[in-house]
Amino acid sequence: MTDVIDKPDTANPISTRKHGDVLIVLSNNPPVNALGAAVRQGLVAAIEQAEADDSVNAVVIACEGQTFFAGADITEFGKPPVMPWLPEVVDRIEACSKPVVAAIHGTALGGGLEVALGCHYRVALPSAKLGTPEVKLGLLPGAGGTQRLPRVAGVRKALEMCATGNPIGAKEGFDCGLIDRLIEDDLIPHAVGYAEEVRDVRPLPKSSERQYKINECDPAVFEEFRKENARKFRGFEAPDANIRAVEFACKKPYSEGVIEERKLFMELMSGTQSRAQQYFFFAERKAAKIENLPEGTQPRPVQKVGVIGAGTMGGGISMNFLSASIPVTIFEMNQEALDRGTGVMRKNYEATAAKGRMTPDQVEKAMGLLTPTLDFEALADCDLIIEAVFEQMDVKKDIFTRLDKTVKQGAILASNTSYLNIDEIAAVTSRPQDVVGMHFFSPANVMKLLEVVRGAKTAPDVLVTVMGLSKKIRKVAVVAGVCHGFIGNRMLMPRQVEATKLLLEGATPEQVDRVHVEFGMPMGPFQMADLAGVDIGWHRDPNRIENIRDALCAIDRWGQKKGAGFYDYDEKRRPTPSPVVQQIIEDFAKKQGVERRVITDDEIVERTLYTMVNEGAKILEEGMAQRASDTDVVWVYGYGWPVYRGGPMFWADTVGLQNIVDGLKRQEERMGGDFSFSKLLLDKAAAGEKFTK
Ligand code: 3H9
Repeated sequence: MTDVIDKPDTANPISTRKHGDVLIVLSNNPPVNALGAAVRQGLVAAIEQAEADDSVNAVVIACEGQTFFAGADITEFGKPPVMPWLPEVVDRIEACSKPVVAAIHGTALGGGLEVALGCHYRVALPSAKLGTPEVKLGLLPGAGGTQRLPRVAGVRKALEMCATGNPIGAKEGFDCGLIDRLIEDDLIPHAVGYAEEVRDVRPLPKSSERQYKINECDPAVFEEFRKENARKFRGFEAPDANIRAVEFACKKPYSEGVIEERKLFMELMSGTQSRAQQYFFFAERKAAKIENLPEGTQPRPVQKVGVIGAGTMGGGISMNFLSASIPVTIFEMNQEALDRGTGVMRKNYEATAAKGRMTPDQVEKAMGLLTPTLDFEALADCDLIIEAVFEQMDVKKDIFTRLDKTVKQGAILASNTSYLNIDEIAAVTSRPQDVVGMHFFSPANVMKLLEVVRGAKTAPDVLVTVMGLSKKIRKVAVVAGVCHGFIGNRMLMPRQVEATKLLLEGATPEQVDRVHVEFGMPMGPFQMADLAGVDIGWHRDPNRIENIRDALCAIDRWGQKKGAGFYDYDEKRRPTPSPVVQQIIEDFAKKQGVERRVITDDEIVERTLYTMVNEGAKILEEGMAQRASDTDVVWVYGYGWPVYRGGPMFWADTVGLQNIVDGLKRQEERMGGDFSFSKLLLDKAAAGEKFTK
């Protein structure tokens, strides 16, 4: 293709070149072609150029680099607006008197998809993804997307895309009418060819003017959709605003629908939830950045992974690597355990395939990369070995001693411990620089969080390797220092301690759990204990009863798996309050001389959530987390803290740190010796500062 380049201006992210009578408008705004002010201005100028040039009969809008426009530039949010606004840009494209074709590769997301919807035609590579993820930022598509998308893709599809934020593939986009043609390769030349084919078609198809998919919409679809997703959307403001905006598209003319969309967009934009969710978007990306590393630290190659232990954790950990096409050798002590573990892995994969999220071939491919073994020596040539056995220091030390003797030099030796001291484990080897913690969360093949524990001697390239690898296996990794429970479990501890004391003082498990669920957590501390197993960490002596947990375990109330724990469970695992547990709590209170009283919900918040913030502050002041936002990432991805509250530290900032301190002071006496103030929290509160930016 020989093109005439009109405007090779590198300072401007938008350049144009002509191929015959087609004007190719190219964006080059790395890393993701976000629609910042210069891009918006460039796009409008390019359309004006096409209008003014009689030799131009059609336009193709495309992007260089890894992706089509991935949306509005989020870094501009909250700053004074720079014209033109994205809605005006999209309108200008649609109003062009010459056909405009969007050529999509990578991801057309948010404002990027809205630009594509402003174009008269859309062609895409089959690998492209299309989506409106604004809801994940607590927003809605605010450049006409909620009005154009249902007109083009259909109401149900638009509802799903806008309210869940999940992207669809180009093929699905083609099937629903969002994409006009799939292009196998050489996107831009083929898009130009397509533009040449349609250059004389009039009237131009404008998304805002399409009506039939709206007209045929069943009005009941909105309520049905709300009901279907009520659980998923609980607590969030943005999904319902998205649904309402799409509803406007069906009930009002386009010109009124966009006004309603704008109103809803501005409401969301000024709310705390969208601030929290935008904060979290950047927090997640910041977590990947490691501080104090020598410049140019290169990762070690990891082509083969070893996993020790084929239990629930070992199996789940292995699946992460297999799914990323990295071969795994899994070691167990006996054949039965090995077979059981690999059997569970296969079953999990097959269940995923049954849901249509994997093909049978992919299942076989993943399992084909697995080498089960009873021979410890088989781990010798692995580049990374992750130990996932009992949480017992002696056992771990024994394994690391063996690893040190067995595996090749340069291999990374990782422990999946959730509490134990990595430095102590590393000290039994002759290569502590190669030892690191990789704390996966259960179920390890599902949960996104990975705490990477940096020991005192962990080498920088080990850290870089593990952080890089975590992205490959689709985890969000956070660096933690060596302390009991690292970031997540350490912050969990004061919550558990206070929640249990509150039971003795007069609260019920139902009340404590309700307060947490109403706050937005998926479950409260006692529901969580029942799910995980009340017996975890129990001393196994039914005659030694020192606390409520011992008492429950002694009578076989080990949680959901036994049909009884803090709650009674029916055969469908539905919980009901237990009079037996209530009696145990009251007996304990009497024995310990605790006077029972009415506990308010506010007290529960102060003693279980404010204490977590205090512990988070201690973690920060001790340097066990790199930044406050990392602790937020841990809590959102590891424990289901509602992302619309940003994480414990962001939430504390919204409450006001002085209010947190005041609340803790109110409770200080009741919390007794279990509690001490974080100096950082006190200092920041006194200075009127925040944890997060
Ligand atoms: C919107 O469009 C509103 C409109 O409807 C209405 C307006 C009126 N802006 O994720 P990565 C940065 S709302 C600014 O690691 P990947 C990101 O911070 C927007 N920056 O790459 C990171 O920076 P750094 C709707 C952005 O390959 C770097 O790019 N769109 C934006 O794993 C690389 O990002 C979205 O919500 C942005 N929009 O994934 C899409 N996006 O290197 C958001 C990314 O300094 N983006 N950055 O850490 C994504 O989902 C992913 O970035 C994407 C690439 C899938 C595109």
